[in-house]
Amino acid sequence: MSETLDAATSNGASGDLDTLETREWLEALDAVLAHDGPDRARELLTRVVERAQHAGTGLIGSLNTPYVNTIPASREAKLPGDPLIERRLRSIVRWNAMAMVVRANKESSELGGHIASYQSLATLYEVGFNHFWHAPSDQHGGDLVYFQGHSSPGNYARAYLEGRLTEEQLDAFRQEVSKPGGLSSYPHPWLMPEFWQFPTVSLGIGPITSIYQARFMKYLHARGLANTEGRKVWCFVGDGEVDEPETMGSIGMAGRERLDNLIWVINCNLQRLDGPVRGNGKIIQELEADFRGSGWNVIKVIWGSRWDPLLAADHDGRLLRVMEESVDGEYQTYKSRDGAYVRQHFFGKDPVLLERVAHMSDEEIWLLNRGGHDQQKVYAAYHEAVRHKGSPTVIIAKTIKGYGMGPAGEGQMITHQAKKMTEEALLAFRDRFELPLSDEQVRAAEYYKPPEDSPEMRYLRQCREKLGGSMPRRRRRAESLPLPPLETFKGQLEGTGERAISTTMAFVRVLAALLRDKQLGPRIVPIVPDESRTFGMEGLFRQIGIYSPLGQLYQPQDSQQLMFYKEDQHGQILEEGITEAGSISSFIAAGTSYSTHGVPMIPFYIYYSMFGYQRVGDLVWAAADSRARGFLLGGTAGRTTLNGEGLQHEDGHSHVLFSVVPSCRAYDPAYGYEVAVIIHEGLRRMFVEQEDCFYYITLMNENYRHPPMPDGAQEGILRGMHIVRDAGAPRSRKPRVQLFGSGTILQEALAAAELLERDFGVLADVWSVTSYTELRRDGIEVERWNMLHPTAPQRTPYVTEALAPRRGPVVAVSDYVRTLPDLVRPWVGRTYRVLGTDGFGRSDWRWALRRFFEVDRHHIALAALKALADDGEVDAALAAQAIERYQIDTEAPIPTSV
Ligand SMILES: Cc1ncc(C[n+]2csc(CCOP(=O)(O)OP(=O)(O)O)c2C)c(N)n1
Ligand SMILES: [Mg+2]
Repeated sequence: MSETLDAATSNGASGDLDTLETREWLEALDAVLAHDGPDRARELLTRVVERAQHAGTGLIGSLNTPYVNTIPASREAKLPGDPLIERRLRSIVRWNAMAMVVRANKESSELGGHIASYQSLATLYEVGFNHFWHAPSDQHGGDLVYFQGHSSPGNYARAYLEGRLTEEQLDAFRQEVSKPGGLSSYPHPWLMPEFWQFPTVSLGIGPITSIYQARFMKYLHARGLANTEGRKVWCFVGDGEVDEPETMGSIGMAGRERLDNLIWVINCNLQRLDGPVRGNGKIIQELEADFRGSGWNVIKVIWGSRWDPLLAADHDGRLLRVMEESVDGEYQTYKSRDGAYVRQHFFGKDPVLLERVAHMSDEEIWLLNRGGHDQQKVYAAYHEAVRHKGSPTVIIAKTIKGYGMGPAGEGQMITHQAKKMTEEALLAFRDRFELPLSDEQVRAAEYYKPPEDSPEMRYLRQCREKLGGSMPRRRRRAESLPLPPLETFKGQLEGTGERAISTTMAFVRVLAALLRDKQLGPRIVPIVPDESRTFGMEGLFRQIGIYSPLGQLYQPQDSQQLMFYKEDQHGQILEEGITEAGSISSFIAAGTSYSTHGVPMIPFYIYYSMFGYQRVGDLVWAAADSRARGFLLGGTAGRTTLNGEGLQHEDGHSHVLFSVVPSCRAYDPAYGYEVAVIIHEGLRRMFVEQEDCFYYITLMNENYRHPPMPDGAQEGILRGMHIVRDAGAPRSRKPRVQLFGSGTILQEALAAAELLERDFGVLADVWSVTSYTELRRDGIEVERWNMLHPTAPQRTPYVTEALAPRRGPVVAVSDYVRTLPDLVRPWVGRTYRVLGTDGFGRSDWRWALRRFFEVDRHHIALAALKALADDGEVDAALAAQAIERYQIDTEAPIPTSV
């Protein structure tokens, strides 16, 4: 029997009733291991544990394995190629990445930048670049790598060696505006559109979007739209970043969907910005259990090769015990000191261990390396990860933050933000990584690139040539899709006659028409977070199926019905369950498919508008940053229209939130024909013209009749406003007002127009304002152009132009906060009164809510009369009459305060 087992036996001796029996069991296991190997041992133990648990022992075992590498040294795939050249290359990339930041900060510390994170990642990246990551080529569709945002200097430094970037560009790091070709601080597809694919720097965004990317690739494959087999999604995650709910929130889905095309590498440098990630615990062990519990293949890469002999000699498990007992806070401190400190404080925890390392010098102890800095260990892990089938893989690698920075940062609390290196630290860095630079070159932090025909450069080129060329690389365009004629949506253009429907229903019909289109139909990706029935879309379940890699392993309860719940391996709907963050990640994957896969796809993600931007705003920005194209549909929108749901459901501000996203076109349509025209135009702009924008359209659940599209309305609908009620009588001298309404509240504006005419003899033209945000965009552009061309004939903003032929003050009424109609105030050019739903939502009848928020027909009429009175067009007494006639409570508290 081995010493290890002795130690284990005595470990458990505290409560061991029968040590002899224990010993026999362990010996039996020893024998199995020796004769039949570890697989057989695992099988036997699994059966034994099952039997015991069945008999009522309760939980046995844990999701953790010991604090050592998952792949034993004996089973490691060996790094092919030339390890020494790889080390030299990596050292050069390290140097240049560091030099970029140091040089920028010599100029001014205003520019910032990070050194320490990439220094901890370098080996993890370089092994990938040299051996694993395919660029898209004729042989391979290309791997997708989500690089850590704030380690971008590492990517730039490599691109420099590969000849993709010049020294001037490196010197223009973080000077994207003032220096042409300047390098963006973080990955950004707008700023470097042919380089960066994934905007990752907001922590948590990379991880969650990588999961849904991997899933989307399986979906594309299953639907026969692209061959994504053999392509991998790699995502680099910081150990501090795992605290973001977005990072860990969807790992269960990845396990459940068996995303074996997904590989995460968690860089456990044990530190985040302020301090240790888990000073009092062990992040690696914590993550191991989390991921294993979620069905991932876990590969821990903790110790480097220099530990192998010590671990091989650890028959009594004493080294392992100290490794297990030491917490991350200690591991960080060890690496900020020296070999003598490690000897005393780590090995010194056990006198026997001290003895065991007595023959080693302090220097040798210092050189005991961590797994994430050992190219051999990293290679072995990657090798296994890319071959693993049936589940996603996470590689949990232990590293040192600020590796190589010495006293300037290595393992130090302050390392994250260190942007400067003293001369001494620079010289030490050069010596440690054996860079052929003179002291003078070091002091100037000069870049270093070996001659093109040097063995290093040839090796670098060869490795990348084998893998299809340089990466990351971003595709800007894909084929354009054929646009169906507007008449495809004939039903919406013709109106509903006497039938009352909602704009949601109008949208579902538009979607159904698109799905029927032979060419566009297959490109449509309906995405829903468990709200299909809310939006009347359950008909699609049966018609196009819900994607599931498993198909349907059960007979659905409603299988007798026409529209049963159908899961299907080739299904088209992405039914995400209750995860808005996951759903918008799918939207991003589908909306960028034109770029990442060269296959344009058209996502329609429909959700409760209240649970959109305000729930996942940063992912909305990630969609914009990614140059995603597609449609976001904010369903059940409007604070008083979704009347029964109250406080947390009623959206009165999503349009304001979306107004700040540069690539978003937002619309608040009132009629089916508007929905059809907007979607048709969106398809044209995004999928024919290939404009990198996306559409946000709010939809309502209130039923009313939809008229046919008036002649010539199209341009106004798209630019943001068109007239829907013309009071006529252009020469009449009666007082006249212009009413703006949108969405369902347009109906109140129309009713107010009738009241004004009937009760007060006031003429009212009514406009459907489909987009205040588009009108504002136009106003800003025109104003800017006029400012820059002061002597040229001046242009007119669309709002001003549209209103010009019509008299009277304007009253705008919205189911959103007043800020929304206020967006166009500068260009209305006359008295402008705005009514909106500022305040907290609540439940009641729609009419009651509209009265409460003062956006009902009576308040609109009152606002119009008051505006006319202020303009001197009517007597103020008329407004007072309206208050009386419509029984308006003048002392009601303002809705924002109740
Ligand atoms: C959502 C978000 N919050 C905060 C930050 C600021 N920030 C950038 S890096 C960082 C620390 C990251 O630590 P870790 O994930 O461990 O990465 P490391 O640099 O150690 O590799 C912080 C707080 C951010 N980029 N995104
Ligand atoms: Mg970290």
